[in-house]
Amino acid sequence: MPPESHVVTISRFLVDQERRHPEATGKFTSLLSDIALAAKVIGREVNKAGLVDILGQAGDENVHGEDQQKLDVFANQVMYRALDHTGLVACMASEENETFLPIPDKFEAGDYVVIYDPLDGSSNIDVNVSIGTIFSIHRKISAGERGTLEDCLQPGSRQVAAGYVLYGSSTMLVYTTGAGVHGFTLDPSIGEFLLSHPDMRLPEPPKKVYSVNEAYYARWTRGQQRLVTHLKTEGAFGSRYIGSLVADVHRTLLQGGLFMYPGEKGKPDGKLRLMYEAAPMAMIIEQAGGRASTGAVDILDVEPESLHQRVPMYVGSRDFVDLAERMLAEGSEGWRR
Ligand code: P6P
Repeated sequence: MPPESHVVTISRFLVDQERRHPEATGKFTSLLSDIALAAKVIGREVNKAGLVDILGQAGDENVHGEDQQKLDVFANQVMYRALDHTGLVACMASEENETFLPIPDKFEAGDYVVIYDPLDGSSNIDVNVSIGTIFSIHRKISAGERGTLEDCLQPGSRQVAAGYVLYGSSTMLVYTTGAGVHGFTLDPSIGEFLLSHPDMRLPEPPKKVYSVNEAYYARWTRGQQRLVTHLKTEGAFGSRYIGSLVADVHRTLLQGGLFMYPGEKGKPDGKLRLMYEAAPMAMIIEQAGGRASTGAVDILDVEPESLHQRVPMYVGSRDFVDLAERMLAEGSEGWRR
């Protein structure tokens, strides 16, 4: 180990960060530690997913003889149960649940609201493509003691924290509280997330890579078609598209570039969800020096109208997002709300 490096666990890092805020109560530190625990439990099952067939599970049973749950259902339960009893959370919301999730009456409610996609891209599990958990944290704003839907429908600009867990060649947890973006890599031999990427920033100059599913070209607006054609011709951009949001955004965070999930004719809002995909990723990318736009306005400024509303995403290096907005505007068919 080089002399200047230190082994810093996420718990140690959180406590050190807390010390910089005299008003901190330690509750937020506990909340992020609980999310990190959930990530370890989910990662353990995700990494075993490929073994189910090899181990010849009978019917729908897993290695423990339990009913084999779909991994995203399992991840959803792990996230909720990691937080519901802590007294830190007023309510939650999940991609997997139609309505917001109150805290059981038997538990004390707290000040935070956690909104999450427990396992984004789970359709990629069968082909062993990296998938992820995405979380967004707000403060409760409603008057009552326990959280309500109102507490969940806050704009991304009011997030107190955002992060994701990437279950890939290694399991990484990346988060921001508005003071930079920090990445931790799980050392499975000791079960600890270790600080591996302090103060992550999109690189300058950025890698000229665009990331979009070009199969939808015919459904795009003229502005979107012109943008991608420009990038791959005069722009001389390369192309990378994994089809797993956390993996595509993580690569963009590390290398720079432009990730796009555009709207299309008849579906101007695209596919990705504002509350637990676009907004948390937008906070992370902007905290790392990039930009996050709907193609017309900053994602963090979008006022939510419903829990599962969709929004187009153009996130990555500032100049590339600026270019996208300009070309979409020229097409005058950019996203409008
Ligand atoms: P498409 C995965 O299913 C997901 O929800 C995101 O993780 C990913 O960015 C997107 O959908 C991929 O969608 O239409 O390109 O397959």
